[in-house]
Amino acid sequence: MTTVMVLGGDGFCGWPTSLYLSNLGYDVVIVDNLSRRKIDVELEVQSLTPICSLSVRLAAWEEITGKRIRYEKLTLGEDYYEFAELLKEVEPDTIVHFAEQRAAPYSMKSPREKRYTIRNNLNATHDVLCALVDTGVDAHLVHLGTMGVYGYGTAGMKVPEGYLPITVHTESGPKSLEILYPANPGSIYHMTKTQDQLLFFYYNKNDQVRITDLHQGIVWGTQTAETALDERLINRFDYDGDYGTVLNRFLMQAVLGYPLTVHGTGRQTRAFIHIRDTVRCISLAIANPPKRGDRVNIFNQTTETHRLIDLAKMISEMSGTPYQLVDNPRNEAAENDLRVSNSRFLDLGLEPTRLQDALLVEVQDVARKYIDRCDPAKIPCNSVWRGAGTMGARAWSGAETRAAEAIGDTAAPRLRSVA
Ligand code: USQ
Repeated sequence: MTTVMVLGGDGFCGWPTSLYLSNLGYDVVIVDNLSRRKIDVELEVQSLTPICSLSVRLAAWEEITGKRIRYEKLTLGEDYYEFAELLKEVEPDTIVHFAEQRAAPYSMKSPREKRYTIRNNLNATHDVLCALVDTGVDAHLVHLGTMGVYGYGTAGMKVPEGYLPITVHTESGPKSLEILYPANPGSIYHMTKTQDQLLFFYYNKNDQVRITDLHQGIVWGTQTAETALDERLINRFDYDGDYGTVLNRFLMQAVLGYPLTVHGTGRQTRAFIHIRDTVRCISLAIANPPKRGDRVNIFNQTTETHRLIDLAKMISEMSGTPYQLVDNPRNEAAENDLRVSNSRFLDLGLEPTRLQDALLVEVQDVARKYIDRCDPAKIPCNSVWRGAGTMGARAWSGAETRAAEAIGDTAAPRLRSVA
């Protein structure tokens, strides 16, 4: 049986992917440290949908399908030797890597979250690559990246799938090359994904690690065929100002009658994909691995682009809930055009879930059903990209000082005296 290790298999994309792959007949091993659940506790918020503990989820899956998914609790980027041992024991054919802090607003909250996001994401990615080389396990690494590595504007052409063809002028005449599309991150979180690209480039060049990097758009929707089988398998739905992504937030706000929170002008254009298509894309990437020696394989994992204001108007008309233009907490272009090449997945057979077809289902089956679990106080996005320095915004706490000292951060006492 083909074995797939899913790093971050308890999260919003990781959980439905694990079930989808298990259902397809893959032997799935989840590695997760449950950090996403801990962040819920820290932010005093919960998924709109009532998600069960991972052990209940896994027992329910086995009870319903007869398929067993193994789970190992490890922190990628910290528990290096345990992870390398596990890799040697399991010898997966594929590793799917979701084990990163994925919210841009959370990554911009304060130095604490910025530093956590950098530490967690970069060390996790590097440890996986390093362990693959260290153990000699020849697994294909499939990584969930983001459309945000490109920024969201172009010189007018479609954003290519990872590589930009360019012409340089040499002494012997023009020469054609393909280079990684220039990185243009808009948050600390997005920056970690651009750094991941360089780690992939290096390990692919130096050690011939086989890698696929998926540049995914904003995911919307909640359920896949597998997570909908039983309420104990339900996927998470984030609506809060840090983790809720824009379309799911609008859908939930529409049901609540809370004016839809459009940031700035709303003329920002973004790329979208339904969670059902995410899991299909991952399985297509697994089934089509690069050969040893091939360069990093890059797909744009997205199916539609929309202006936020158009989405807000569409949902507003559908629901009768008005939209509001709120001050944009982010530092992003007030408007942009975005056209994206995504033919690689379409050529492999992806049939996209269209927004028009699935929006109402999402409202009926998820948002309306669980709206009583929503805490409206958690809706506003309080994470600001610019403005008062953190030291001006809040005092350097004793707990942070102790945490900083524990990791040998010598700047901490100086900062404390400024406060
Ligand atoms: N926005 C609003 N109103 C809201 C929330 C967001 O107008 O209530 C706006 C934002 O200002 C931004 C856009 O909607 O212009 C997208 O924000 P988002 O929170 O939906 O998405 P983002 O922060 O870009 O991050 C999400 C995922 C991330 C993934 C990324 C794909 O959290 O993991 O990598 O989407 S992409 O955006 O294509 O880079």
